[in-house]
Amino acid sequence: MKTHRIALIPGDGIGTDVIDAAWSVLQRAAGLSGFALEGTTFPWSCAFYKETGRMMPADGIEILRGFDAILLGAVGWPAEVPDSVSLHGLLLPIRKAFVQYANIRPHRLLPGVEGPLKAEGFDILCIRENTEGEYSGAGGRVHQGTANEVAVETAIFTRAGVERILRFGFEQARARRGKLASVTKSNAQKHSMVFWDEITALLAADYPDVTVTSYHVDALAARMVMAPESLDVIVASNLFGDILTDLGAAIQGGLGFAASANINPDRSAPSMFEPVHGSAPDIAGKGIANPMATIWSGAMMLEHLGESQAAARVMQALSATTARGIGIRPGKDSTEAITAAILGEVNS
Ligand code: GGG
Repeated sequence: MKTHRIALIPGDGIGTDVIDAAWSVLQRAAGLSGFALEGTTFPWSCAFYKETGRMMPADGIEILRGFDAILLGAVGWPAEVPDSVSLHGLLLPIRKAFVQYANIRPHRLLPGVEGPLKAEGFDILCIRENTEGEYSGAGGRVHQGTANEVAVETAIFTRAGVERILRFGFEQARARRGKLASVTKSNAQKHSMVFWDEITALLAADYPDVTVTSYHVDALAARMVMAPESLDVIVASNLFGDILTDLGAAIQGGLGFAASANINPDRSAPSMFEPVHGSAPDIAGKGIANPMATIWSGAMMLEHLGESQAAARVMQALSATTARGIGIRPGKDSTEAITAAILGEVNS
């Protein structure tokens, strides 16, 4: 039987709950579609950091390289470890080391889910640059703790990095409704963002079938609220994409529904799948985390692994569950009840 080897990193807080839930649904879908998922769990997290001084072992990246994909829950426990340490110790190094330069985040309403907007018929695919830009980690601090303290954080945009994410965006738009929104703030940031706009204009010549519009990030944020149905594919830098996709999560009913895929498009290393949400310390341990974002991310993983039938089965089960009113209001249904309902739909 065909077997896909998956590295499971539950991480912190609600990460364990949502990974357990997603794994049971994915296993069931795999069994019904005639292939196997073999999971290996890694305890890399803030608790691991407290024990070892590292978010993952020194050879963590080499360990993960041997897997077909990675399914990650949530990272961060700010009461114990600063978020900047946990993020730069686990999530960001994996994205960079495995050249997962395209972070894909779909925003649409599942049946029965009521978002905060009047508009219901939107279907947005946000593509966030995932390996450089504002999250490059370049910078430093001097004169710490004095009145003369200076902190510098340099955003790094390379021609290769900007070109490949924009090309990825154009390709996605071509395969969907043919509209690409390229996002910058080039009126205020006159080097990197003008560079991004120039590369967008250059590439547009290769995609005459795609209508590309350059937006400033503030205007695009307003458009996502006022006219989300007018948008198809959005491509944005690491920081802007991070912010816009939390807005995307809000308009699709909340972070409980927001899925994401960190894709290495040339498949030279594993891709990683994770919900957009974090570890949610406020609800951790209460058994009320919505596992749908992780299950949706798992469906994206199956699609990436070439298991389209199983991916469709999972998405159908998710939609049938929300259509029955289960899991659509934060905190109302337990993680266990939502998972049981989805498992029932996978079987049907
Ligand atoms: N689901 C992964 C997670 O815990 N994300 C929290 C977070 O802060 N992520 C920042 C990022 O996606 O760059």
